[in-house]
Amino acid sequence: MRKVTSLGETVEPGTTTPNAYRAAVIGTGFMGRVHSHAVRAAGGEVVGVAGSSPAKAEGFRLANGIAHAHADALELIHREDVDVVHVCTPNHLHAPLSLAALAAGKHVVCEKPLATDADTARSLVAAAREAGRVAVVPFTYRFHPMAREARALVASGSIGRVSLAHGGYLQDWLLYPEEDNWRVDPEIGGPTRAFGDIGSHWCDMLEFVTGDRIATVCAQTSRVNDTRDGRPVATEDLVSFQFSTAGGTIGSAVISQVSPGRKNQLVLEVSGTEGSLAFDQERPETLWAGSRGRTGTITRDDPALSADAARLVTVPVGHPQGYQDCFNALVRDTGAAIAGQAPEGLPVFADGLRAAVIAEAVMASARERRWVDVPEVDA
Ligand code: 4PW
Repeated sequence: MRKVTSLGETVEPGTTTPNAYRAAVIGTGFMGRVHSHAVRAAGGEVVGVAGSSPAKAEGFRLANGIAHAHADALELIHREDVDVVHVCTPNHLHAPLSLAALAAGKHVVCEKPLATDADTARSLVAAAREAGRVAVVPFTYRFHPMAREARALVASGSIGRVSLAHGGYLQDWLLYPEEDNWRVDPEIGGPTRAFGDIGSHWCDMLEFVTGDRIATVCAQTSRVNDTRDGRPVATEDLVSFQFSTAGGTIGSAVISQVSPGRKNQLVLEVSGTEGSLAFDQERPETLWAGSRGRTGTITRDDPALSADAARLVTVPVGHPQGYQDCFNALVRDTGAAIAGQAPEGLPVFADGLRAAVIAEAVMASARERRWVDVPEVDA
């Protein structure tokens, strides 16, 4: 029998969290906060924090009630009471810190992009395999129940053979030339900015939901602001690309960090021979579903949700579930993987490598003005 509360919560979740999840968080920005909350929500403990300066680490420690602040990230990584290292730093530090954590025998949750080039990402996959540690990259939008529902519906064949996929990921936080960020600098953020930062999420969602692989791309990039804060800019604001998949789907997507009014709109629509599905990250509790005979929405509280979608419903029926909840679920599943379980859909370093390989193909296509094949990830 399924035990429920008056609010309809399932009392026994499908995935359990192990008792010990003792985390180090490196990085004191927005993502460091999200990861810290998620560790606690999953029943773990943030043992210590390190940042780009001792003052930032101490400020974060105080604001978030963490026991230890470290001036040196390596010192934090090597603490005996740390099981998992969460790397939430600017991109150029993802690889060296993840490698140091794996070498120290720790599990790793490393923010995306896993590395700023595919070869380095490949070496991280190998290092995680050799270390035998759980190594996760937070493609967090996979943890929306309705993204799982879309995936389950595609896998069940209920929309038929997928033939078309399209959408985009639009933001506006870098709209104006006086707006700057470390992500804009290729030395720190890597050679691709808009695509690496958010286009990678869209491609991950496409491949995750359809179970298919992007095989070839034709892309163009553009820049709205050639200078930021008075300095020349080398990374792209906009990407538009077409693709075809190994399974024969064709499609296109637009990626932007300069679309006025769009805050974080990740939209993915897939059409099959029998039906279509559309997911919008800004309205994550419904999934649009259409066929010739009817159109409508599936809601998160639908009692007929697939098992994998239902296990990710973590707030009471009728109450909104959002971005932080996704992160909490991702860390809960990371803990389950550390405990030896195999939670469905956990994004691992191989998925980070996949994102890096796609990003390189997209950038090569834009640079060389031609279709470029996306090599399979050998991981
Ligand atoms: O991973 C992405 C980030 O780098 C996020 O999900 C949203 O866009 C929020 O910040 C950026």
